[in-house]
Amino acid sequence: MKILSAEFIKSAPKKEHWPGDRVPEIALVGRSNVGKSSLINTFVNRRGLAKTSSQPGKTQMINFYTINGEFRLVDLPGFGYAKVPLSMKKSWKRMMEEYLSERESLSGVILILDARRDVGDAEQMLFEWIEEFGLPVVTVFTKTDKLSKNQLASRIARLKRALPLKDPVIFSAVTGEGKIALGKRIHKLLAGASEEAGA
Ligand SMILES: Nc1nc2c(ncn2[C@@H]2O[C@H](COP(=O)(O)OP(=O)(O)O)[C@@H](O)[C@H]2O)c(=O)[nH]1
Ligand SMILES: [Mg+2]
Repeated sequence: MKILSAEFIKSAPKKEHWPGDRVPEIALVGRSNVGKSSLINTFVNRRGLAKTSSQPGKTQMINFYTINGEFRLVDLPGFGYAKVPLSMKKSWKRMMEEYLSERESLSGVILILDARRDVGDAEQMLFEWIEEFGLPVVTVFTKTDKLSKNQLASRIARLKRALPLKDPVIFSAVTGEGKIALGKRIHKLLAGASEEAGA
């Protein structure tokens, strides 16, 4: 997939702020700090389009980016910070469930996992939502530049035992590994959506 343009549209704290049109969307979900924003920047070759942070988990907003004027990447709020108050965990859960279950233009989900970390309760819950709402999913293992080939192979085997992951994309925002594979998978998610619309 050739990236011709990438544009930040808005940050939406509430449903009424979601864009009102029907541009197909691909949602990125994953733990805080897993590398969602970095993946967007690497994917579109634009350092700084999506803000990356070393102290995340503060703002719970849904960020919309339009790519090639054709589809959107949607950066959903991260989770998994033990220190955040319960009220914030609840509002995160409501926000995620609302977007994933109600967004009509949602074509698929990219579930991002840190290749070095085991999956936790929140990832399990996300996976259940994805199945429950019947959303096509692509899994991406990121930060793979931090592992040797052997380490990576054993981590992949372990993560596949924790979740039924099909054909995960091996990615690194640092080296750009996996960019082409990810583009193909996004293309497939979008093609699936247009088949459905035409059927
Ligand atoms: N080595 C390495 N670091 C990464 C990678 N992706 C993200 N990071 C770093 O991880 C931190 C969190 O990334 P960010 O994209 O803000 O995560 P987000 O909270 O999921 O959006 C930042 O310091 C990034 O530079 C990667 O593929 N490799
Ligand atoms: Mg981010």
